Amino acid sequence: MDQGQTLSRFLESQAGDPQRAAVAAAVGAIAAASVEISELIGQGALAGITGKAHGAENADGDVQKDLDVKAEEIIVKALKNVPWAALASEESDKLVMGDPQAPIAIAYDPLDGSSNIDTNMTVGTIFSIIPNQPGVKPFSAPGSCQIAAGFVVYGPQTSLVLTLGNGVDIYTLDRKAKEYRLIREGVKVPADTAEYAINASNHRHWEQPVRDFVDECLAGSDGPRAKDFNMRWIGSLVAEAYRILTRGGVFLYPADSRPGYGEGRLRVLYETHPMAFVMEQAGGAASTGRERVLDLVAKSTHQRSPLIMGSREKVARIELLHTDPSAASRTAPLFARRGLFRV
Ligand code: AFP
Repeated sequence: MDQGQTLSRFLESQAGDPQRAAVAAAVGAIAAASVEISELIGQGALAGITGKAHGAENADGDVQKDLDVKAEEIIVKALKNVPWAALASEESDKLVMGDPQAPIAIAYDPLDGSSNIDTNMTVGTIFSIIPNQPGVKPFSAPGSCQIAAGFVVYGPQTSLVLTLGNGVDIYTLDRKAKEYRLIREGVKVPADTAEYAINASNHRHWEQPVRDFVDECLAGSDGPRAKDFNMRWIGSLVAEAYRILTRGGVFLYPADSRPGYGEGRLRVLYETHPMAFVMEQAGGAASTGRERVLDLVAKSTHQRSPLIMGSREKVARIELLHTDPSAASRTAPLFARRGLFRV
């Protein structure tokens, strides 16, 4: 594909069989909806978007913000003419059933990071597209069955990250033309950078392997990793994922001991599955700490899972700490702070 190629032209080239045509139509519809959502976010209070609570709660108990509801309406309207068998949305308690003979089903988070709206921070839309088999319950397959996934980042630029299973491409919205244009093709997660993202205020609630990983990073060049690390936490999954696609690193939203966080905070169908598909397609990795996220099967529409994603080497280190606690530097006195040896 040539730089600057439009997303709509790329999607036209992907039509092929009925399932690929349905995928192209769904991605095109979500992209069109995101242009309208981006406009609303850019206008903020001038368009009546305040990030204030809408009063209701979604299925997972999150207070719905005004833009959550508006984004949901825009996306549902945009998908009207797309042949889907079922929709799973963060903003809808139950699955919305469509044409059981349709070739695809779609899971999406219309507005991820909505607690950032009133602070003018980056938010996003996340989507996952799976094949539909008439007679088989939608969304009952592992994440590895996805045929497309991606997310829109409403940041300084509005950019759309997309994988159809053959690598990851990034498009940026040309606001004048209201078209997405290709800016990066075949994106690869940089193999090893010294950056990690986690909400450190939950340290006392984490399992030991997560504490071990973060403590190794905090020990920096004085510790067993023998190098200094940098930390980020934006509170917006799409922004963290976009940064990792740009400069590597690792993001962790692990399970923790708080009530309701036994499987972390992020939802499988429309957050951890699509993010895992994108990361693996970009040469990165995505794990719960104990298993590959793409091997997970969601037991319910809003089931959660831990998410540890990013540079393959970092995810592997965290998985090792989960499977072999003796790998932790704290268990090896010689590698303790001011130890005699360093790795
Ligand atoms: P909201 O959509 O409620 O703002 O949640 C955003 C999110 O699901 C994800 O985008 C962030 O990475 C994560 O929550 C932040 O969670 P904490 O507020 O617990 O740090």
